[in-house]
Amino acid sequence: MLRVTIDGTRHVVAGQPSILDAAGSVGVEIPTVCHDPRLAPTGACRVCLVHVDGSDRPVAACTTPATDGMVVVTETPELRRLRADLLRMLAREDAGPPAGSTPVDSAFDLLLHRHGVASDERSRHPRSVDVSHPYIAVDMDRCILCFRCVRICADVQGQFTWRVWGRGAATRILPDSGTTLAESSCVSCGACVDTCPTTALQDRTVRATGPATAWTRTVCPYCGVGCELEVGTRDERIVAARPVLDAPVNKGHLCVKGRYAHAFVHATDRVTSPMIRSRGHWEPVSWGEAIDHVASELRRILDRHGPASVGVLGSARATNEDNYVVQKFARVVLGTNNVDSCARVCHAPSAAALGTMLGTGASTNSFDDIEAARTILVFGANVTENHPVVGARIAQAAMRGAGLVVVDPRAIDLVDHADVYLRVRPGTNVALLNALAAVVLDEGLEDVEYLARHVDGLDELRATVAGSTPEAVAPICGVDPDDIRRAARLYATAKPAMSFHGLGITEHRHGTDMVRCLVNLALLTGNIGKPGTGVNPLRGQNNVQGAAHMGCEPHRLTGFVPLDEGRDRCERVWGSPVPSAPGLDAVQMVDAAARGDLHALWVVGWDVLLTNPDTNRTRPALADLDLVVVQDLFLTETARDVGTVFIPACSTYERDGTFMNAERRVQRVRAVIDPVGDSRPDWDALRLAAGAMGHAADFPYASAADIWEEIRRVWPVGAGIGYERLDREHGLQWPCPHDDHPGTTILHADGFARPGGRARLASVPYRPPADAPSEPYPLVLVTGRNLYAFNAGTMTGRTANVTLRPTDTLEISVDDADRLGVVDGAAVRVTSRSGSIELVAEVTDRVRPGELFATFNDARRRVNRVTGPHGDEHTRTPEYKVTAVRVDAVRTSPTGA
Ligand SMILES: Nc1nc2c(c(=O)[nH]1)N[C@H]1C(S)=C(S)[C@@H](COP(=O)(O)OP(=O)(O)OC[C@H]3O[C@@H](n4cnc5c(=O)[nH]c(N)nc54)[C@H](O)[C@@H]3O)O[C@H]1N2
Ligand SMILES: Nc1nc2c(c(=O)[nH]1)N[C@H]1C(S)=C(S)[C@@H](COP(=O)(O)OP(=O)(O)OC[C@H]3O[C@@H](n4cnc5c(=O)[nH]c(N)nc54)[C@H](O)[C@@H]3O)O[C@H]1N2
Ligand SMILES: [Mo]
Repeated sequence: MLRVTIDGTRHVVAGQPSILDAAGSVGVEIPTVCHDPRLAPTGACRVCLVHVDGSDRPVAACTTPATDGMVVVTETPELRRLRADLLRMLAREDAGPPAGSTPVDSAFDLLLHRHGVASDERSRHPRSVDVSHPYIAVDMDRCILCFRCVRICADVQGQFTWRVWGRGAATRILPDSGTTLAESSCVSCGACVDTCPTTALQDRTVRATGPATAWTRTVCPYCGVGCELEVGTRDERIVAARPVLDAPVNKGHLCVKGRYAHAFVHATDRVTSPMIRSRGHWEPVSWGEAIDHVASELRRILDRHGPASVGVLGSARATNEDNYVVQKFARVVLGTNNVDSCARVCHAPSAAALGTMLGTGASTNSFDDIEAARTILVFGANVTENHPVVGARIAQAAMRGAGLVVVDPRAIDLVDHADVYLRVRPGTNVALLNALAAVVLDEGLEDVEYLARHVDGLDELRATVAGSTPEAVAPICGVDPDDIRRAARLYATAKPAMSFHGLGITEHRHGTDMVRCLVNLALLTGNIGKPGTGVNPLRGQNNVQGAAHMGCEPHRLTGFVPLDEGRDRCERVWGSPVPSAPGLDAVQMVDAAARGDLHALWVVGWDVLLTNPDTNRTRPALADLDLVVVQDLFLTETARDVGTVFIPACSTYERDGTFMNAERRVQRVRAVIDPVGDSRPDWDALRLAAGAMGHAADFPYASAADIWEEIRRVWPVGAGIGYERLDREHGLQWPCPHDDHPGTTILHADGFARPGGRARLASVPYRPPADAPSEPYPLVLVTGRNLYAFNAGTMTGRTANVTLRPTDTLEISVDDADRLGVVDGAAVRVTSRSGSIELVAEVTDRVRPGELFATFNDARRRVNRVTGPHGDEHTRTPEYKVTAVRVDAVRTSPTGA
């Protein structure tokens, strides 16, 4: 604690702050131009000059540490004069708002005004105006060379797009392209706009609509990172978003989706009233009609075919409260355990592997462990594109010296920062991981004491991996044996070491086994239960962790507890029996539909038809159903092709509730605007349907908060997480069993929730993928993601993100392209055992010969026509990452038609 006197008042401040931060912490704002709390202070602009007793000259408050007993004066006539002079000099760089633009007072404009610097003291020499980027307007006439954009791009995003060009009076800031922002390496995160004090960099929406008049704190609707943002509105429309500075996960940073991709909310083709399909046409109907129709159809189907003939799919995009109601509806109203979420097609193998080996099927650690880790292993996850804020944190950690191992067949961006890059062949992860384990054991790098105290199964594992030397597995996984040794040594010795993994290790025939082998490595080296360690699945959507956790899983109830374990508690709270017949998961529901055993499917926020593998098999199965209720914001491909009733949901921005992110953190979602049109929160539609089916008393909710209070009663591990605490503490990580519990950032610190408190190693021999390449399908197609498009593309596809990434492409190596006579930008046909599609080729060295990569976001391309029917042996998660295909150049007619 330091005692400092600021402007005559005595204060006590914590830590070792600068004078600027000490003053800020007690509510005294010192003016500054070049400072941003996200950046190391430089003292460059000198506007934050203050007087300190005992110093004959003013000092820069941002770079001078506060000391005990210090006496600071922040405002004197002399300081004001000095600041005004400095501001006047800076203003000569800034040409002021362009004529005719909506006047927006920048932070810098306000400072000039406060210090009496007149507008005729501004520069008048234009330098460059760039409107090439769909979201960011660049008007360097207003640049005062504070370099905040250059620094935040490098120090927070790790991208180095903004550069200082020239020297002295000729100094200017331009993107690395030397030309426009659109042609640069910009990843559109908007951090530069956020920090710019003058509006030299500005959101184009703000230029078009004027600034927001109200801001609401909520959670991003896209990925499982769970960034908190403030959403700016004007006249009930969303016009801007900015990162929350004290958000626990993103700490003042966002990616292009959270920051800019919100226009879908007001899209003209958003469906905001219920509809029923009659004789092939969608007819808008009232809520009453839609609900009555669904209720009577469900009743008819239940009477005739029984509860096993209906299924419900929850939404990884909707709140915990919504998903809790979804599964309760399935169990209490329909009497079936046929309920699932798209965790099935995603990280179900992670939950299974972590659950059986460690006792809890979720991320062991937190994103804050990134900064504590000495080594980070990124396994099958394209983090900078798919979890960009975490990707930026990992890149920063690597630049600060943490060891980084990247395992991916494709040369993703993080490879540039990697100490070791293992370019594994798709589907051969078990072979590689067993070799890594073999090196650890051969070289005696295992944590003998940790293993003895906490872990079973060592002898068995030793025997299993004995033959998996790096030399033995190299021909299988295509990785240099020495690189395998280097990676194993780094992970086992530069501790603490943590791993992050993605779909590159789950969406396989042996996905669960692959994750088990990754957990082996952590246990062998004692990298678990401590800061900077653990096994951390990068969960996909904003609330996929929550959807499954709330009980949208056929064999699990709320809290992810097995049916038999949770039954008594749920029955007590619900006052209703939990069905005992085992339920079907999403993959089995499609199989049951194909057999004619399933008759109705209610799909909440999941475009199953577009995103399930093997469309040519999924489509006829779903088309045969009597009732397909699609509850979404848009007419998805599922709705268009096979839907019979449409229920309009409101988006994340239009309702209250909570999401659970990839690190088990529950955070508050807050309504930013009212529901658009006649749309309603998902839970409310299900509540109405329950009422129409005679179960009104079982769903007595008037708000999301009512539902949350019931969730706390059936989920003891989360009982300490209440809305008021979430408002105050900005998110809590379970376990958090009571109101005084601080939440849990690191699991397994005191052993494992398994028999004897011990974890168990898995002994798994390598087996090849199901759809291995062979003539006539000699190439391996990997499908996955891209920064700008999100999954089904329903949301990002209705934003200017499509300018940045117009459609799915096929990445193909130079060798394969030459051999097949394919040129960059040409159409190619991709054919597998399941189907055939056309894509535009992108010739690149990001993939290696024999391997291809395509995204699956564009409904016009339907990439899942080629992915096959195989799935993980334990969880049935589809083998999206390995499809044997053939590629043919498409011959266009000479007219180009
Ligand atoms: N921008 C954006 N962000 C997203 C999404 C999106 O669509 N767009 N979707 C969200 C969702 S639902 C999810 S689940 C996450 C997914 O995030 P990620 O897990 O990062 O997803 P993918 O890009 O599908 O696959 C990751 C990587 O696995 C690699 N890979 C393929 N096969 C193998 C293999 O056998 N071994 C190894 N080691 N690697 C392999 C691929 O080359 C790819 O780089 O992203 C979420 N975030
Ligand atoms: N080839 C291939 N296919 C894949 C994958 C792959 O790697 N390769 N990855 C798979 C994975 S990991 C996943 S998670 C799936 C994702 O597949 P989906 O779950 O279908 O994809 P999303 O785009 O996340 O969104 C689902 C739907 O939710 C809607 N939505 C958004 N917010 C809300 C809301 O609040 N309420 C309601 N009711 N609806 C809402 C959106 O409009 C969208 O239609 O795709 C899978 N498919
Ligand atoms: Mo996912």
